[in-house]
Amino acid sequence: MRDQLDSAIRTTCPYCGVGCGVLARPDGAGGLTVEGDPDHPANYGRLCSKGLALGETMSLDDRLLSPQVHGQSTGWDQALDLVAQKFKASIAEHGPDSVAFYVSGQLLTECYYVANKLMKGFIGSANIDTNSRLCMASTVAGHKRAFGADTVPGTYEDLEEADLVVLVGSNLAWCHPVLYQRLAAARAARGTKIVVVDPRRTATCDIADLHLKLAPGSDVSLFNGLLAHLAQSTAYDADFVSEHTDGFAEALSQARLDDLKSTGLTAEETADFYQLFAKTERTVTVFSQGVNQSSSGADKVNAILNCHMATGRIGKPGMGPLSVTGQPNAMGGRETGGLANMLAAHLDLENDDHKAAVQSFWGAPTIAQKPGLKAVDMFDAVADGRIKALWVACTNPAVSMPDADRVRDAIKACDFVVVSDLTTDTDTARLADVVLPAAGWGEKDGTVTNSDRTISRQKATIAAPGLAKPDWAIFAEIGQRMGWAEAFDYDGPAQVFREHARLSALAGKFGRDFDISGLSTISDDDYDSLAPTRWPVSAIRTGGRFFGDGRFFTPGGKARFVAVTQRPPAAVTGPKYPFRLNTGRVRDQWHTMTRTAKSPRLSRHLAEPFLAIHPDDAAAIGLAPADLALVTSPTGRAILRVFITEDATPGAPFAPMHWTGETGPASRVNALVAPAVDPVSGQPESKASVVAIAPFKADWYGFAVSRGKPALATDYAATMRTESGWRTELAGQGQPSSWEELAQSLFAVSGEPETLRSATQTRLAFWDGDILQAALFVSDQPVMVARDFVASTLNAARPNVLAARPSAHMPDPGPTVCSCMSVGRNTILAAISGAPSASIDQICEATGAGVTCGSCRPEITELMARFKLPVAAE
Ligand SMILES: Nc1nc2c(c(=O)[nH]1)N[C@H]1C(S)=C(S)[C@@H](COP(=O)(O)OP(=O)(O)OC[C@H]3O[C@@H](n4cnc5c(=O)[nH]c(N)nc54)[C@H](O)[C@@H]3O)O[C@H]1N2
Ligand SMILES: Nc1nc2c(c(=O)[nH]1)N[C@H]1C(S)=C(S)[C@@H](COP(=O)(O)OP(=O)(O)OC[C@H]3O[C@@H](n4cnc5c(=O)[nH]c(N)nc54)[C@H](O)[C@@H]3O)O[C@H]1N2
Ligand code: SF4
Ligand SMILES: [Mo]
Repeated sequence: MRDQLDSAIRTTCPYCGVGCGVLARPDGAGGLTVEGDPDHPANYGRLCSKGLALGETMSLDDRLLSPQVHGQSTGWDQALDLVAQKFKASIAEHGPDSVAFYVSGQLLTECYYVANKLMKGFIGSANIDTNSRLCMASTVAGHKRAFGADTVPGTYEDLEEADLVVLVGSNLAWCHPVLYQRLAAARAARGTKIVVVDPRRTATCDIADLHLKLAPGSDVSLFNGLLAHLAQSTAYDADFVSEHTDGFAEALSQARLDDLKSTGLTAEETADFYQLFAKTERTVTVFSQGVNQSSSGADKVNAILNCHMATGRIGKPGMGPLSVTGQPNAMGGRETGGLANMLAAHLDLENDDHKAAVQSFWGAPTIAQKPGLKAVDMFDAVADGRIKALWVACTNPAVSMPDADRVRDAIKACDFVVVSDLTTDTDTARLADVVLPAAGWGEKDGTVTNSDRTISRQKATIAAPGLAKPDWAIFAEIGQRMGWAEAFDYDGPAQVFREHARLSALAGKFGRDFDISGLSTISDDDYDSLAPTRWPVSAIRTGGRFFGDGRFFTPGGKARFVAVTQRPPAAVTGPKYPFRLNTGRVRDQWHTMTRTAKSPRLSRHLAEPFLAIHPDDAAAIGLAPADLALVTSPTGRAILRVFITEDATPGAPFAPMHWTGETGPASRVNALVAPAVDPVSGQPESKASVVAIAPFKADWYGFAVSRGKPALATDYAATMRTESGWRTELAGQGQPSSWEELAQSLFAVSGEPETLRSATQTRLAFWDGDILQAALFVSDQPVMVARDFVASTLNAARPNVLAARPSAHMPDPGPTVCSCMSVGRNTILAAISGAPSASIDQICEATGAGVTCGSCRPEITELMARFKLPVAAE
């Protein structure tokens, strides 16, 4: 085993903020295989379904291999000269604020550092913002208000040492699966109590002792009520409050004014929660996008922090607030100052001493004097022409920003747009004047910081394809070409990292939290083999928790209670838009799917954009299972497959954010999301836009499989990759003149199809000899075929595809539940009904599901609960 470990490269998963260690082994054919790193403190060998499928996402089929200028391949010199010249010209003519960078929490720290240095120190504007604005900005603001710095107090171990874990607006089971598994294991071992606070039922609720289905956006009320309850209870820590905090009385009196009615919870539910919280000293409150992505996001964060401060439960083993970060380097971005209102090393743009010290450290000609434009304002400025040159790196705002159709149009109309990405096949890259080929995960070196402040290495395991380069090198080359040759002359990421660590000594000097100066002389070799390291790393302290000693980063050293009041979401429902749209993620896809959708296994779990809607709402609208819904809002529209489920919140259906112009052009969910933002953090309210819902009256519905990528040219079309091609859902209004011609144009096939027709259905298969090229099934109703079977016929020799279901001796496994082992729902249900008294472990053992990464175990538990036949009495 050890031999094998030694030959593997230790790196870090590029997806969520858990930051799991990965052992990657090149397979010699340009790809690699992965397994969990048993020694990494985030995951101790575990990986979730997405991490385990990394090897399947390394294909080069859609990779950009050379820079493109106006759609033409060029060399680097030509592309970089053009970018530098356009940025310089705009700055010369219209000033530094006429240019902007929009970057990403998926950039490595080194890349973030160089981009931020270029914009804030050399261009002299703070117009660099990041998709973290859509993700972590409310937490940053809440931390700074309470603690005086953006400090995450606790660690992952706290989840295992707690007696109560409260998950607020977090679907940990799907979004931070390895932390969820650590929590589930702790619960099994020591009976940790778990409370989930979420308006809808999620897979995470499978381990919840209490699920508070609060009304959307009412978290401030809930936690204000808790603060009022705690103040009366023995949990209130009068010594801690008086010695180490300010503002308790104001926060409490404000909290008492709030009315718990807005939560929609019963008095018993809130009482149960409050008592549990009050009596459990070791309590951790985990929070995520149900908190941050709100027009009162910062207040929600402070309402939570207030409760931990009132009880002195912060920075001690098993207790404290824990913001789980979304992206792999959301934290590194904050550390390097990647947000428009931050400087670097957690220093403040508003502080003249900080600014002067950073400017002198950089030897910079200038330094941004005021905060730059936050994401939503930045794209407004792109739309109205104030920003004339925009560089987007490692993010896909034409999909992920609120009011996405408007953002897409603004990018399209901007004078000069540069996009650095792995591919040109994104909704954003398609609009760019210049697309620069970035080296992706597994091809570049650097560091990332996970949710508990642990810095880990991401390592190059295979060579970057074509001319692709790491993002830090691209930013540095532009810095050099804009005239700052020396400041951007780096020989590699280790040199950038050392500079970043040296700069952080300033933070130490100013008494701030982010000080990793202990790493500022790290050698290239030590950097290469850097073991996961929790910051700070300085002469005075290393790793550990913050605030256990009651010392905070405010001027007086005390934490600040923030008096907050419940505010409803910004958009108001009414007769025109009676529903609130909740949005988020599914288990096996990552954001705009440019990487996860390359894995056929991951793509089978939930293969179509959907609207999870409560049965009462569906009945009122007249929606039946598998219908299509037309969802409209003041900003746009989307067509989504209806998924009727008791898990949905009445009045507030849920839709995943993942589908794009590339995978579902009629289903871009952010077209519906209003650009309302939190006034403190500038974070958009991605979870509470108002919408109307009606049946989408299609005249025909279709399902197709094809060897080549289909054209998504019908009124509704959503496609996903399969092992040997694509599976596509279709629907349209009006009848095409001929199904054959439609199929020929969508799938680029020719010849006479094999045909099967009935009164309501047409089935066509196009062959090239014995090899199936494409098959289309159309009906005047949603098409009922065994989809996984039909998709699998692309790999079979002369399959009977038009039968559209497996033959009797080959049962249909059903939709995939376990993506690691490709185990379908029908297989699991058969095992459950065959052994009604079996435990989850036995069902997993029998079917092979849930034994690898375990991400699907919540779904298996649910199938067991729902479909278990009663055991006959003896
Ligand atoms: N599979 C997968 N995992 C991911 C990602 C991914 O794309 N796919 N992305 C990563 C990123 S960048 C992020 S930021 C994280 C996000 O991780 P999470 O925040 O856990 O995920 P979301 O699905 O965005 O939203 C969480 C929950 O907030 C709930 N919610 C909505 N409104 C409210 C409210 O008013 N109050 C409360 N209490 N809850 C509410 C939603 O119902 C939802 O279940 O996931 C990370 N992990
Ligand atoms: N409605 C709604 N909208 C949301 C959210 C929500 O919950 N609901 N969540 C928000 C949140 S929390 C987030 S974090 C955002 C995420 O939204 P985005 O950041 O827009 O989504 P990604 O698909 O992760 O985009 C990453 C892009 O970078 C490219 N890429 C990958 N690796 C590299 C690399 O190494 N270098 C470069 N240069 N490019 C690379 C990928 O191909 C892809 O195009 O979405 C936000 N939008
Ligand atoms: S939990 Fe999954 S997606 Fe997140 S870092 Fe670990 S393996 Fe990657
Ligand atoms: Mo995120």
